Amino acid sequence: MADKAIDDLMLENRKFPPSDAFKRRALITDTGLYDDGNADYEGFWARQAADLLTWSKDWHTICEWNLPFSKWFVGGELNVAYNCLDRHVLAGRGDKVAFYWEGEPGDSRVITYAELLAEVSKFANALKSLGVRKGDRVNIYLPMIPEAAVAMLACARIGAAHSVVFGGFSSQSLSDRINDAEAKVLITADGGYRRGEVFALKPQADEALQSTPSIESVVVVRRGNNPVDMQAGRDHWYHDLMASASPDCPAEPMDSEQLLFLLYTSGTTGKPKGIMHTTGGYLTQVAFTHKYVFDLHPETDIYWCTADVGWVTGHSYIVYGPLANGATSVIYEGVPNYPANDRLWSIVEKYKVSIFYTAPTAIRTFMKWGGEEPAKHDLSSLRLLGSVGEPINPEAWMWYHEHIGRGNCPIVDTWWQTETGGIMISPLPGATTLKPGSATFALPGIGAEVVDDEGKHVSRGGGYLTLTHPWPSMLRGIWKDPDRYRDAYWSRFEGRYFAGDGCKLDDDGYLWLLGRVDDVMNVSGHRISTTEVESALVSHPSVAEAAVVGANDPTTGQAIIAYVILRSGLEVGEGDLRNHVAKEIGAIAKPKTIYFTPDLPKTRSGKIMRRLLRDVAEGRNLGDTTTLADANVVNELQKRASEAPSED
Ligand code: 7RM
Repeated sequence: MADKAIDDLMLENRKFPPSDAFKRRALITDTGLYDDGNADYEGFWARQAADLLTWSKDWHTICEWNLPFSKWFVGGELNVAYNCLDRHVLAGRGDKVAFYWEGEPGDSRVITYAELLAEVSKFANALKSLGVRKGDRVNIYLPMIPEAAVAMLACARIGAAHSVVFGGFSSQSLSDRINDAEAKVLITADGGYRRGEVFALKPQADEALQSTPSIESVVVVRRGNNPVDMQAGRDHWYHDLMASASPDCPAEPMDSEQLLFLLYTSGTTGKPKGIMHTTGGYLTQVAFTHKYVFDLHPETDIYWCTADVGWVTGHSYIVYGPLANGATSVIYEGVPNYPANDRLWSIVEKYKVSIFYTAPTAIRTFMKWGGEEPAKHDLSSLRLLGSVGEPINPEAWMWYHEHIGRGNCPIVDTWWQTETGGIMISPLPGATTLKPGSATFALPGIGAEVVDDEGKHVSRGGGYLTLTHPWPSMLRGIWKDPDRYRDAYWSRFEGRYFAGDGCKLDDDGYLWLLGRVDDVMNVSGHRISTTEVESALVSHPSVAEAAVVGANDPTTGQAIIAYVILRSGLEVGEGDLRNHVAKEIGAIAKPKTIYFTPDLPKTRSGKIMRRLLRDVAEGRNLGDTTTLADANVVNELQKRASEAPSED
């Protein structure tokens, strides 16, 4: 019997030190920042806050820590929109491009910092005219159009908190979130483009609005040109409000702890949690991480994060981090395979993107489509790649490195959560030697530690990832539910934040994320992480993507069930694949059953929903499916499971 929290099965030894060419231009090439951060993390973050942001009033206390509640830069005042827009324009950079926006049908817009400032100021006035005041909540339910960023920044400018809901979540999810936040205004669109068609948003919003008593006004952006009902007195076209709004709206200084936004994340059980983020600490950490993790040179880089604004990655690394740093970014509205599988690479070529940040789910999809797609385009502008959202399997890392990075771009694998607000564990690309599949080390100023079941330090092997001290962009709580906040994150290990992720340390002290601990499989007493078995499957040349779950088994407690997507045009037998896993990591991790499938159930942000796969494997009715990106996928898997049960 294994006595470890989580077993350590996989060994990955390839190493990629930063190249001399990369180092020559890199912002950080040594360990100085780490020394700073470790010596005194509060002082370190205070230096970053002063260096990266413009404050209208100084703080008197760096961090007030009443476990589990923290306040950062207490007494300080600043305005987020001022830091993201006005100060760049005032410094003479008004003509610099903030966003190159690419619509799915092929239309495009170029928006400078000066234009974005004018648009945000006007919309802030429009919100004021609808009665929005400091401290109110505003819901945003939009496609990936520039107005999403405008709406967020307009809220920040006047001190209203936004709550963005993925365009594409159901009307029920939307009304639940509006009601929990008691939002006064909803900002939506007639529709948006996805896979070559217009998806209607306003009709979904209308359905939600039947049970949202707090909403006084609805603002509708015209994008899809699909017909919509407008309720007189309540609903307003965005362009009508903007036509009469003044572009003059001074940015009012906000308290450092003013609520900036709520973002709902579905916990493992029960209703979604409204994660609270505030102003000064949040902006400090997202600006710091965006600058140093992506080695940002704002004068020359073209940065593209492919996330949706409905995900925290869109908040921190499309809107707030890049704009605080004066970056030029690309935003794309649609799916990666419209009109063809090379759409993203044509966008990289068109805008000469130099920094590209995406999710492992997307990378594995590109693998499935094959290396021919990126090979059709000139990707020589790329100099740095990033990954976020799930553990990146070593083979997916290698594919990304070779086919997108053409062997000469560092990859920053960034671990963080909605709750952490900003990146926590990641390489610094000019200083860190990379290992494919490892997020490497905690960033300067961050305390991360792996512990065992008793909360004792683990220095080698598997365990639970915890955070040992507060950080500026940490969540300030769960909206209206402080007890749930304490229970969910601060009760498992005393005095520490528990992230809910498994993690292991190798001999060199590198951190390897192992997936959610709720997904860890227990096979004959061995605690096996989903990530390691999935990585072993993906290391087979025919496999593009894999998901494994533990299903009840009378002899072994749980048995490993695998769902596998093959690379385009390739095949492999079930027995061969089982043996491959045995060879890579050991017989104990051999899947009992392997299902070949064209697709996997995922959330809107691309995370595999293993809970649903467990339901399928154990023949149960599906639990909550509201956050599923495409509901058909599980129906199809259920059909396969009932038709072809394969046995050892
Ligand atoms: C940014 C984001 C958080 C969960 C987190 C992990 C997983 C995210 C990585 C990762 C391994 C990574 N926020 N996760 N990034 N696992 N390596 N680089 O994803 O709130 O939506 O999800 O995502 O399990 O706890 S999130």
